[in-house]
Amino acid sequence: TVGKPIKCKAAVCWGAGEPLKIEEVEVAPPRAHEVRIHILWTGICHTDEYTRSGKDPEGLFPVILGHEGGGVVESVGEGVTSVAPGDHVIPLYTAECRECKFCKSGKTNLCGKVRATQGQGLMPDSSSRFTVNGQPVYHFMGTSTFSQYTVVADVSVVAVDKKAPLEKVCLLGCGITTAWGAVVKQPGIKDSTVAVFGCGAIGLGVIATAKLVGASRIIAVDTNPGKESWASKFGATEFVNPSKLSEGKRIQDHLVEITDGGLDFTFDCTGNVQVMRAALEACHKGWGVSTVIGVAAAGQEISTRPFQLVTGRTWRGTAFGGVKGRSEIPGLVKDYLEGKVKIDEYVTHHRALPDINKGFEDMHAGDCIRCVVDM
Ligand code: NAD
Ligand code: AHE
Ligand code: ZN
Repeated sequence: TVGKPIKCKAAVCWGAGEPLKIEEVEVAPPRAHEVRIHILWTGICHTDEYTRSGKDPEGLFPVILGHEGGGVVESVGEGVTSVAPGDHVIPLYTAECRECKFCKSGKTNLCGKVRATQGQGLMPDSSSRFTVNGQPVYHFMGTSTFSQYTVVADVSVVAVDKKAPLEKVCLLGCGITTAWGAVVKQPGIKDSTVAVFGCGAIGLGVIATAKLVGASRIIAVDTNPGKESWASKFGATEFVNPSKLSEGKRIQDHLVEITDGGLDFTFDCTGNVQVMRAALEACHKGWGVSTVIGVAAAGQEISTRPFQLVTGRTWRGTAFGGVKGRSEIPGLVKDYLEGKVKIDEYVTHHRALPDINKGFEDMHAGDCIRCVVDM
């Protein structure tokens, strides 16, 4: 049986820098190895704003953004065995096919199966399932959760326990999982010192997870003084505001001073390349490891004196926290249900789909950790 197209509402971004527009979109039925999902909730991540703004070198328009969603499987295409209609699911922007060179390596979560077409805003057969008045609209990150119905590859979706509220666990689609993985997959954080640059959802998640694994000292760094109480609520032991240091004092020099030579581990959760440099240079000589999580705009590059690396600091990065979504998200959902992983605490704002642009404004206001959109 061949499925029928569905007409529904979606937030479409027609061009770089433009606000999203609510449109009636037609969503084609899922083809072989594809899944059509009724999206009920979605978070707004800073990366959606990054692509909307035109800073993403991979950005394509018109597009349906969104990659932090939760929904229910409406129908599946031929050959889909991993999920079925009625399943509660989270779309995955980092697929997990378990067959490609990357998946089989055991060294990375960066599955190669659908990444090329995903970056072209298309499904694996190089076409789009979205049209507005007959005009094709691009997919985004293989997820496009700002649509009431979306189509994803079967390797890009995971079923989760129906006991978990989708309104909350949708946030495992990006921010919280990224932060969790960035810490738990980095050996040695127990009993070590950590500095976290940027206290948005990602930074707070890194702080919470560093506390969970037993870091001895967790220094939160943010230029927004309002983030101090947030950082402490999530487990930071100290807070430093770089803009309040005495004139000319660099944040990395201050941190090296107050930690007897630097941190064991630092994390950039800002996307600012100057901050990435500071995070690397705040690491302890001989062993400090700095992880880049933030996403920088097109044309931006990182730099430091190579001597920083020669003398034993390591610069690394992570996408989706190194997490394999299909294998690991069900466990994170269980941890949430058992109270081991926070999610509710990140949700500061709610919006309905027609007000989704206000959700983007919330993000800029500085007092928003995560806005969840009721689709
Ligand atoms: P956010 O905007 O909510 O948080 C960023 C925080 O950094 C804010 O609190 C801000 O005040 C602070 N900040 C800004 N400039 C600073 C500076 N110079 N020094 C210290 N703090 C500063 O964003 P978010 O949603 O938490 O995302 C953080 C970054 O992580 C973004 O770049 C996002 O695109 C990226 N991200 C990456 C991945 C990944 O897989 N690698 C996943 C999710 C998000
Ligand atoms: N398209 C951008 C890079 C964007 C980027 O780094 N995305 C992260 C996820 S951010 C989620 O909020 C990621 O997972 N990247 C790995 C990948 O395969 O995209 C650019 O600079 O081209
Ligand atoms: Zn994200």
